Parts: sequence; C-alpha cells; structure tokens
Amino acid sequence: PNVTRREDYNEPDWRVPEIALDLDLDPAATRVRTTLWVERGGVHDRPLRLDGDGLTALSVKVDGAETMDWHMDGPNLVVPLSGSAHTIETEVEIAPERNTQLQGLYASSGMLCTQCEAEGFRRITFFPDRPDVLSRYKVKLTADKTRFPVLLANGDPIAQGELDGGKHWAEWHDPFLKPSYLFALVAGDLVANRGTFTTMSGREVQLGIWVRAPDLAKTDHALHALKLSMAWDEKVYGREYDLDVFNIVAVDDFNFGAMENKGLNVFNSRYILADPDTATDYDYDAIAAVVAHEYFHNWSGNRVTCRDWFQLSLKEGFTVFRDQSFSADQGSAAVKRIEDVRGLRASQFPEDAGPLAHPVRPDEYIEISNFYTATIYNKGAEVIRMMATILGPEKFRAATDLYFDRFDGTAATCEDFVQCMEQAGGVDLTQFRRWYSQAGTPRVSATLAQEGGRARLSLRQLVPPTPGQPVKEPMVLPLKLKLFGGFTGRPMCDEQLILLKEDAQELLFENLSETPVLSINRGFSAPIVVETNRTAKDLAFLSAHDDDPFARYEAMQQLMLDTLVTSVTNGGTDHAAVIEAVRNTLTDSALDRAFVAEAVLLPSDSFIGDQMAVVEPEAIFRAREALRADLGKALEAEWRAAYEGSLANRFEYSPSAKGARRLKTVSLGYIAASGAADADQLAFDQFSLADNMTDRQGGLTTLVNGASPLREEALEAFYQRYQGNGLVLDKWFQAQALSTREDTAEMVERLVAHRDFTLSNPNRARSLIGAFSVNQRAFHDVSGRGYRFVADQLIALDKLNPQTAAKLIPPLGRWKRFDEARAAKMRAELERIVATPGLSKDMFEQASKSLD
Ligand code: B3K
Ligand code: ZN
Repeated sequence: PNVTRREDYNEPDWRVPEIALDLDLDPAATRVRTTLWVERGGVHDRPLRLDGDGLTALSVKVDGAETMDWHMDGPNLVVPLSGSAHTIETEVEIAPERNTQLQGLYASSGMLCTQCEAEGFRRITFFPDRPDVLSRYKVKLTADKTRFPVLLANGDPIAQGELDGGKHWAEWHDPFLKPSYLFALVAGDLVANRGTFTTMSGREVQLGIWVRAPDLAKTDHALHALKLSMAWDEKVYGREYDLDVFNIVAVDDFNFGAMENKGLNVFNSRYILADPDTATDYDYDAIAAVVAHEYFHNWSGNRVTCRDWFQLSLKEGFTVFRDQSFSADQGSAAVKRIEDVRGLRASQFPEDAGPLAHPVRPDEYIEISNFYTATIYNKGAEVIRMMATILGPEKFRAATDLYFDRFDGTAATCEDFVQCMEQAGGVDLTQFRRWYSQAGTPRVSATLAQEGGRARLSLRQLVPPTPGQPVKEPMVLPLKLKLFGGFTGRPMCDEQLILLKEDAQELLFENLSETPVLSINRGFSAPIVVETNRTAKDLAFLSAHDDDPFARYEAMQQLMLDTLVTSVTNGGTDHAAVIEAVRNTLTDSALDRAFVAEAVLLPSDSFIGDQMAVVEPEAIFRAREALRADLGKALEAEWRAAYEGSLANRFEYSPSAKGARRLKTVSLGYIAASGAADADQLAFDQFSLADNMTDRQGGLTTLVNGASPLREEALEAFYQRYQGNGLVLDKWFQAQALSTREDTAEMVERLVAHRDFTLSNPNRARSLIGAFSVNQRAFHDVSGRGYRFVADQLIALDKLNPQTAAKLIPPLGRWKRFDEARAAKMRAELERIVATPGLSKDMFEQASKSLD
C-alpha cells in the first residue's frame, strides 16, 4: 500500500475557488452533478487530477462542452486542461444505502447524511480532496418530500421549492471558504429543538438540534451546552460565530463522536440525546464536551484549517484543549483535570509505548483515518496546554488572537501556530518543538536529598525509543513544583515553574527548617511519567496536605500503585498505608465529593499492568481485588456513611449532585468488595429505585461483577425496560463486557449471538467488542480465547466498516507487554488478520505495524 509522507507536501496544482453541487437524493441511487471552477496554481502543465473513491464518471464537461478527453488513473479522474481557468462538470451516481463504511453519503435510520473527514468527499464526487483546497460551496438538494421533508447543508438556506412527483428541493450557500472535508448534507424526517443566540456584536443566530420526533425531548441539554459554548468562546478567546444558522443533527450510525462541518455539525446520537432516565452523568458531561468541541472547531479547524493531514493536531489538539478548558469552567476544574489525566494514561500513554506510537505531527501514514488517535488529540492538547503554561494567560490569549487573525481563511501548519506563540509570547520555542516531532512519553526521575538545612533536587529526563525513532533529544518539560514541611505540613516555598531542558538538572533549596516533601508535576503540568524517591509516608502525607488537588490525587494514586505493584511482584499484603490515606480523604468533609470519589478509586488493572515489566493479568486482578476487599472491610462504616450521605431525594444535574452520585456508587463498590451480606440487596435496591441512569447503571454494574441471583434479575429488568433504546442497550452490552467475573469471555461470546447485537452499528460493536478488549482480565485469559474472539469479530467488521474495525486493533498490538505464551497467541491473531484476503488498508496498517 501507498505511504504518504509529510516531507512530500506540494501546493495544489489546481485551486477550486468555487463549487456547485446538485444532488438528487435517493437511498438506492443518488445523482451527483458537480460544477468546479478551477484555476491553475502556479506555472506547470499538469492535468487536473480529481480524487475519486468508487466513482464512475457518467459524463465530463469542460467549459460547457461534453468531452472524451479524460481518463481514470485508478480511482481518480484525470482531465488535461490547456488554459489557466476552466469550468468542469461531472456527473456520478452513488448508492448511500449500500455504504456500510459510513464514510461519504450514507443512510442511517431512514435518513441520509454525510461524513467527509478525512477523505469521504471523494466518495460523493470527483474533487481534489485535500484540506488546502478551499472553496465556496453552493448546494442544491432534491428529494422525496415525504421521506425526506428536511433538507440541510452547510451555510445559510437560500431558497426552496416543490416539484412534481412528490419531490422538493432546497438550496444552501456557504459564504466561507472551506475544504471538502467540512462539506455536509442531511436529508430526513426530522424535527428541531430550536433556540437563538445573540453574538457579541448583536447578530441573532438560529440554532437547531435536529432529531427524529420521539427523541425531541432529549435535546435540551445539548442545546443548552451549545449556547454556553458560544458564549464561552466569545469571552475566553474573543471568537464570534459567523453564520446566521447553526444546526446539529443526531445520527445513530456514526464512526466516532461527531463532526464539525461548517454550520451543520453531525453527531453520533450518543453525544446529543440525554434525559435523566437514559443518560448517566458521564453522558451528560460528554455531550457538553463534544458539543463544545465541535462548536469550537468553527474557529480552530474551520476558519483556520489544516494544510495537510500531518497537521491534524493543529486543529484537534488545540480544540481538545479548548473543550477541556470549557468543561473545567463549568464545574470542578480539579476533577476535570483528574479525569483528563486518567484518560490520557488509559489511552495515550499505552499508545506512545507501543507499536503504533507516532509523533503529535506524524511523518507518514498509509491510511489517515488511523491517525485520529489519543496522541493527536490528547497529547496534542497537552502540548498546547504546556505552551499556555509557559506563556501565561495574557500572552497565550495574545498568541491565539494573532494566530486566528493571521491565518483566517487559510490552511495552516503546526509550525505556524508555534510561531504565533513565540511572537506574541516573546519566547523561543525551538527546543519545545520536539514535542511535535518526537514520539514517546518522557520519563523524569526526581530525587530529593536533604543535607541539614539544604535540599538538592536532582532531575533526569529520558525519552524512550519508539518505532522509527531509536534515539531521542531532551525535551522541554514545564514542571510545577513545591516543597512542604513534612512535620508541620506547611508550604516551604511558593509554587515554582521550572523548565527541565537538559538530560539532567539540579535545584538547590536553602534554609529549610524541617524535612521537605516534594510535590512535583503539580496539575500535571507536563504529560510525562515522574518517578520519585518519596516514601509511602511522604505520599500519604501529600494525599492529605498538598494544596494542589491534582497533586493530592496523584500522591494517593502513587501510593496505591506502589502497594499494588509490590503485591503483584512479591505477594505483599501490607495495605495499612493505603487504608489510612483513603480513610483520611473519605472522612475529610472539607473536600468536594466528586474529588473524593476520584481519589479513593484504585488504579485500573491496565494502569497497574503498565507499571510492570511483564503484565500479569490474573495476579494484578487478584492483588487489586484483595486491596479492594481490605479497603471495603477496614472502612466499612465510612463507606456506609458516605453512601448514606450521598442519597438524594430526587435527580438534579449539578456539580454537587453529580459528585454525590459518583461517591455513592464508588462506596457501593467498596461495600460489595467487603463481602457484606446485604451488599447485593443494596445494589439491587439502588438499581431498581433509582430515578436516574447514573444510579441505575451503578447498581447494575456492581451486580454484574458479582455472583448474586439478583444479577440476572437486574440484567433482565434493564433489558426489558430499555429494549427499544439503542443507546441504553449499548450500556447493557458494555456492562457485561466489562464484568470482572471469571466467565466474561464466555458470556461475551454468547452475546454476539443476541438478537440485539450487530456489527453494523459502530456504537454497538464498540460496546461489546471494544469494551471486552480493554477488560484486561477477560481479554487476556491465558487460553487465548479472548484474542481469537476479538480477531474473528474484527475480521468480520472490517468487511463492513474498516475505519471502526481498525480502531479496535491496539489491544491485540500490546503483545510485547505480556509473557511469551500470551504474546505468541496475540501475534498469531494479528498474523491471521494480516493474511485475510481483501483486508482494508486501514486494518492492514494497524495490524501489520502492530506485529513489528
Ligand atoms: N474532526 C472529527 C473527527 C473526524 C474523524 C475522521 N476519521 C471530529 C472531531 O475531532 O471533532
Ligand atoms: Zn475535533
């Protein structure tokens, strides 16, 4: 397969300042007539090359006259042109109902919709489908009026009308230049939750959240989040919305979360639909975050887009940073930071340590869809965050203003962004740029040594080798740190921001009146692994006294990790330090409940595994369960008090109510772990009496991990209650796939045959196959049945939807982290996948790279 390289970038041969699309929509046969106004870019004699994917040209016209002077080069259409500007007209026919890839124009639950990023537009019409070709779009949609009463596209509605034969049409114009990946249309029988937003310059924008009629009642939260996002971007970044309408459409079949098409965002329905009965607090938060993310793209992505796909993090890393900041401003910033770091450690760190590691700005790809990764998104967001930390808030804002002003209406690069940071920030980011080019998670060792009234902090950094990058240069690591008196608990200095730039650096602290305890990488100021010489006592102390909530959380996690890794490697069962630290946090009434709930959670099985030279799934599971049981027993009274203290009279969506619900279910889990006789009944009561999905799901998952007869009863009741609701059934499948029970693999194999299971809906596939493959204990069952099962499913899914299938490869690719027996079985499955006839290039790239 072809490899695309960043260094091969050339400017487009032909520009397309304008395009008119005329689509006669029909699920079985959609006619697409396209007019391109093309201009030769620079001096060359190359023909016009239009990307296509599975298209056949039914006719080609140049300057109004039908021509035969064209040919196909593989899937692409090549038209020789003599002049410097021409009009090209093409006509193709496509079948959206047969499009199972969900890329291009496709059908979902009776409607027609598009997904073009990254390279889906070429499945709709012939076009130079690359993000640096920016055009003004005019779109005319024609369709059957009964089946598709609503016709939407980018930009503003211009005109509409009726036709004979039950058809109607609508025309939309988008006045802003945009790349083809931001094109969208939707046709369907939809209703809108409408609202308005008045922008900072006083323009009124019509907002619409479009869904099928029965879902209308579940759209208020998304609409509210949209208004909050619009106001936030004005206030924090000075960015105003620019069209008269902003529409969002929810679709059931979607390859990822949502898409920022100009003025017409298309969303996976799981990131729109919410009511207390069907959505958890996690869902509510995710909806607000994704609505904000896609809205923020209007500036970071649409007004300023990417020159080429290697620059993807320019829009994604920045926009994730923006949505994280937005969410932090809506509730507890500390809890949000903890959640984001937990997510980074769960997905990005393993990626950076495995066969698919790549820099934030990659150098090459086979299939760009495989690069919508945690590294591009989440590590990319950390890179922006570090620059914001180095510049400070005022200069960072000046730098983003400069960036938006300078590059508005253009396709920019990561380098352009960094230059704005340097200019407005007055800083030199030469060395910092390595964050864009070097893959791998830096590791820092921090050793604090006391000599009388002085202490010496020795810092060393190491960036591990990654595929294709055996040797690394030192990075710039912004580290926030502070010292606390180990006896009085008092801060011994102000927080300092130091930039670790060398392989090794030392810091001296003088005039110390007591033994210092080191608090480092506060707020997770750098996305790295820090190893310190802090004792269990130091960590317990920080978990109770540090004045940075993130650092408190971190100290507790480290204490838990050290304890668990010791248990796994030499069978230690000394849980006293963890128990005392958890007791302190749990009973500290000054702390936010949401923070407490996060802090007392044990690190996941996989994160424990990530600390070990060779992952031992069973031993990790047993050690973690033993610690959970001891915590449950030793603090049973405290858990019950926390549980009782978190009961509410009725549902409310607020940070404090969310925190209480979170702590309630965490406490329930510990009560169950304690082996208390009434735990199952408690879980079942929570499950059946709940007036909201968070509590109901909390009760259900607690039961699903156990062996009580109430388990089956709850699963059945849940299924009956939500049978018609796909998004909630996903939770039902997922809870079983994530079960910690010994027979999970067997149950999941059976669930594949369930009448509600299908691989053709990505959410459903992920809820069972995706969830199972991150269930460390079940997936890594020593028999290898988990590996075989997942490989079978991915081979089947690849035939329908390569993009979604390829995203599920990474758990199999982690074979190097496991013992030889498991590694051999995992490799054998990857080899079987690679050898599958007709494999997609998406899967080929992921699976073959995972074998290296
Ligand atoms: N930009 C889209 C992701 C497109 C993924 C294409 N494989 C959504 C987002 O990041 O906002
Ligand atoms: Zn995005």
